Formats: sequence, structure tokens, C-alpha cells
Amino acid sequence: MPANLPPTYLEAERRYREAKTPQEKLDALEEMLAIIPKHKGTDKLQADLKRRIARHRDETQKKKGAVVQKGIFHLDKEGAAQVVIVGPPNTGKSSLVDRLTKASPEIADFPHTTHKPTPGMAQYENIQFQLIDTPPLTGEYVDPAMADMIRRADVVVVLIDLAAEPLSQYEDTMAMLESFRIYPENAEVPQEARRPVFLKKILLLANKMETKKEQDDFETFIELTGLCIPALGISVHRDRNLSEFLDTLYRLTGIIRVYSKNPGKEPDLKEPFVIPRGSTLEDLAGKIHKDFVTRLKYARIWGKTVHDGQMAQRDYVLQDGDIVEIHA
Ligand SMILES: Nc1nc2c(ncn2[C@@H]2O[C@H](COP(=O)(O)OP(=O)(O)O)[C@@H](O)[C@H]2O)c(=O)[nH]1
Ligand SMILES: [Mg+2]
Repeated sequence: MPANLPPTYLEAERRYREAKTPQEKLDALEEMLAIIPKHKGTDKLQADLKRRIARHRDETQKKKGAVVQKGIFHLDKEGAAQVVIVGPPNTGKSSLVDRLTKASPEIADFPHTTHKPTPGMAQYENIQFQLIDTPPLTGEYVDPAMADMIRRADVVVVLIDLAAEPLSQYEDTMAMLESFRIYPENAEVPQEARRPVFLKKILLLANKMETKKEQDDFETFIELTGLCIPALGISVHRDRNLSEFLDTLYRLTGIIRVYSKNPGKEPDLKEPFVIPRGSTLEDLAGKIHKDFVTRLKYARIWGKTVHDGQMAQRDYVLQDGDIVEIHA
């Protein structure tokens, strides 16, 4: 072995040897390849790493392909966004999902009632968010598949309990996420962080904000932490700020809703197209039908930023609420 391998490489190699799942092995190998100095002396080692990565990738892919082996942590996305609710035990994760969706996860006064993730659909105006209740994130064992589930989600909600110790709950949970290499999208990722990192939209919810004292505690908490992520105090039991929570989710997801109409007809405002902010008319056409991308001539738009029925070309950037009449 070449003698000049950096300590970070040896560290990743140790993780590779100790990895328990194919995914962990793959992660470690990819990191080793990223770290290894690229020169003649390491050519053989690089080639060997690439070979092993390809083999492990095949293996994990095969596993993922088989439905029976998908596992309880692999939930297909439904609705406008997948939102995973994480946090310490007893903060009200199951209660929140129970309150906002038709799912009925078990709720109890003692920790670790929830063993497997439970998804439910929360209605927000004319769209739905998929909320996922999860087992608690604690210093004890956390299923690596749960880390993958969090990495796949569109939004991560960290739920803490104002009646317990909100500050340490927040710090512990963020540290757990960091151990999965998950960081808030606008955070400064430390130089020494293991790569690749996963930058996520993270929203902090502080539950059980019922009394004046808890409200003050929440304000103190915000001042103390100088949070770099959006935060909201809520009470599931008192239905406090729950609609604000859904509003915030909508803003965070970076999606917009547009509606299509046929010439001379009214649009169907119950059936929006949900698309990423910044999408163009051409993107929308492709979403409606792939042939539309080539056939698209122009569109007429009704919306807040245009005159009624204004003509728009394929590069027009759609706005939330636009009504679009496509001419092809
Ligand atoms: N005071 C108060 N208690 C709550 C609220 N939401 C949940 N709880 C209680 O907190 C405990 C844990 O709730 P649960 O949803 O099982 O928490 P989880 O472990 O995070 O899923 C239960 O006794 C709930 O009744 C709330 O908004 N206010
Ligand atoms: Mg629970």
C-alpha cells in the first residue's frame, strides 16, 4: 500500500471494514475514492476501489429492485412533497401525524411507542403533503435505513418538546442528523465533515406551546440558538399554528401550482399541476404530454403578473396560480 495515504482515507477504510450494510460499504468506498490522492502511485488502488464500488452498487441496486426487500423505511413519495417528522421520543410526532392526516399512529405517554414509519396525507388547500411519523432519534440504535429515508425526503421536520429540554433536544437531534451527513441547506458544512453530505430543507417545530411560559421559552430558545433554519412554535393539542405549519411547508418545498384550461372553457381549479418554482412553459408542456414539448406553439396566461390572456413563449417562467391555455 502506498505510504502517503491521508488519515481521513484510513478512517474511511476503517468504516468500510466495519460497515454492516451494503449501502454503508458503498458510502465508505465512495468516500475513499474521493479522498485518495490522484497520482501514478495510487493508480492500482484507485482502479481497485472503482471495481469494488461497481460491485457494491450492483448489489445494493439488486436489493432495492426486489419489492420484498424494500423494507419498512422505503416509502414511495405521494402528493406534492414527502415530509419526514423526526425528533426525540415523546415530542408529539405521532400526535402531529394523527392530527393532520387520516393515519392513526399509536400515541402514548412512554417513549418508543413508534417502531416503524407511518405515512399519512395532509390536505393543504387543493394539494396534499405526505407526512411520515418515525421512530425516535436517540443516542441508541437508529436503523441505517431510517437515515436513508431522511436523506430522500423533500423536507425534514425536527419536532422538539417545549415542556422538556428544548435546547438539548434540538442539539441532539441536529447532531444525529449530522452523523448521517445531513445538514440544513443553508448551513455552513464544516471542512472536516465526511462526504458526500446531504443538504436538506429542515424546519424546526417546537410542540406543546400552550402557556405563556412555554411561549417565552420558545422565544428564548430562538435567541439562544440563533437558528439558521425556519422555526415555529405549535401545539398539536390546542391546534395552535398547525395551518401556519402547512403554509411554511408549502413555501419551503419550493413548489408552485398552475392550472391548465382549454380555449373557451373554465379551468379546473381543483386539479393543479404541482411543479418546481422556476419551471417554464416548456417544462409544463412536457409534464402534460411529452409530445407537447415539440408541438408547443405558445400559451395564453391568466395570472397575477400578466394581462388576462397574455401570450407567452416556451421560456416564460410560470408563476404560482397561473392559468395556462396551451396552443400546440
Ligand atoms: N401538552 C401537550 N401534550 C402533547 C401534545 N402533543 C402530544 N402530546 C403528548 O405527548 C405524549 C407523546 O406523544 P406522541 O405523539 O406519542 O409522541 P412521539 O413519541 O413523538 O410520537 C403523549 O402523551 C401526547 O398526548 C401537545 O400539543 N401538547
Ligand atoms: Mg411516536
